[in-house]
Amino acid sequence: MPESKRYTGLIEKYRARMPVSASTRLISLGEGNTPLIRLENIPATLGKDVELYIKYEGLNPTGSFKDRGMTMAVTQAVAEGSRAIICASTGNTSAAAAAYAARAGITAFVLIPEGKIALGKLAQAMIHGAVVIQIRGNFDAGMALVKEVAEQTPVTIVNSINPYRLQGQKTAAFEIVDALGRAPDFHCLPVGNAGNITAHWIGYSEYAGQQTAACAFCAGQCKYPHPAVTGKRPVMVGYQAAGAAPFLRGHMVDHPETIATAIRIGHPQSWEHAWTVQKESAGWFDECTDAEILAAQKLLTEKEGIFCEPASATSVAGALRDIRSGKIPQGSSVVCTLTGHGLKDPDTAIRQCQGDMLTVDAELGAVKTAILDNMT
Ligand code: AN7
Repeated sequence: MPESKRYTGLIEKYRARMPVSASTRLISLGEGNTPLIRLENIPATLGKDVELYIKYEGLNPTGSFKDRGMTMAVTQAVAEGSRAIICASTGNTSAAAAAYAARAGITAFVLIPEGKIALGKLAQAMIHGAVVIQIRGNFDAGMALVKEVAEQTPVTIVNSINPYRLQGQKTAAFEIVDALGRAPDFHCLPVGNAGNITAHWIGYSEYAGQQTAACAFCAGQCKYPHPAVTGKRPVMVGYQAAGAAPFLRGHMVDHPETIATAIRIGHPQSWEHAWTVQKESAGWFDECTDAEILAAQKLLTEKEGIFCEPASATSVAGALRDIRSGKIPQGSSVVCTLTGHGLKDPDTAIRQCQGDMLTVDAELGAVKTAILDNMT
C-alpha cells in the first residue's frame, strides 16, 4: 500500500488544525478514526423517532479517548525537550500516558488512587513501564499533588489542564461532522474533569467557524482561523454519576463515590470551561445512579453488541432518559460518546453477570441439554 494511504493518527489527519509544525516529531499510535455506529435495536424500544449514534472511543490504541489528547500532549512535551511526563489518573489517562511515553522513549509518572482503578488500566500502566505511584487518597488529592510536584521537578503535566490535550481531543468532533456531513443536534458525554466535553465544543466551534471562550488557543484571537466546515454546533449534554456530580450540586464534592471509577472525580479541573460550554451550547448537566449506569452498560452489550466501561455508559443512560422524556425531542440526531472499552474493567462486567454461566460435564448429552434448554 502506498505510504500516503496508511492512516497514521489524528495529528497527521488534521495537521492544518493542530499545533504542530512541519518538522515536529509526531508521537502517535494511530489513534482516532473510531467508528460512529448507529444504534439499531435500542431506539425501537423507546417508541421515539431519533437517530442515535455511538462514537466508540474504546477502539483507540489504549482503549479510551485519552489517546487523542495524549498523542498531542506527548508530541508537544517531546518538542519542548521534556524527559518525563506526569499525571494523576482514575486509570485511563495513566494507561495512555504510559503507552505514549514508551513510544517517545521518555518516563511516565502516574499517581493513581489505591484500590480504585479498574484492573485493565492498572495492567496497562504497569506493563508499559510507567512509574506507578499509588496514593492513599482519591483522584482529586492526586491532581493537587501533581500540580505541586510539577513546580518543583522537571516533569510535564499531561492531565487535561495541559491545553494540548484538548487540542488532540477536539478531533473527535471533527470526525463526527466528517462522518455525518453535519454536526448532530445533541452530543452526550460522561463528565468527570470535563476536559472532554470542553474539547468537543472546541472542535465543533472550530468546524463551525466560531470561537469559544473555552479554547485557550482561540480566546480572542484564534491561532487557527479556518474556513467553516459547518455552520451548526450541537447542544452539549454532560452526565455525571450521582455520587460524583459537582455540576449538579453547583459546587465541588469532597468524597465522590461511584462504581464508574473513571469518573469518581469531585473537583473537576475544567469547571469554568464546562459551564462556558453549557451556556454557549444551551446544553445541560444531569446525573445517573450507579444502577442506571450499569443497566445502560448491559443494554448496549446485549442489544447492540457494544461493550463499554461503566463510566462510558453514563452518556447512554442519560441520553435514553432524556429521549424518553422528550427533553431530547423526536426527530433529533444524537451522538453519545462511549469513552472507554468494556475490557478495561472486567471485574465489574463479570460481577454484573453472576449466575449467568452454566457448568456441565464434558459430555455430549449435557452440552446438548444446555443448548436446547436455552434456545430463544
Ligand atoms: C472512560 O483517566 O480523568 O470529563 O484520569 O476515563 O474529560 O474527565 C478519566 C476520565 C469519561 C471523563 N469516561 O472525562 C483519568 C480520567 C472515561 C474516563 C471520563 C474519563 P473528562
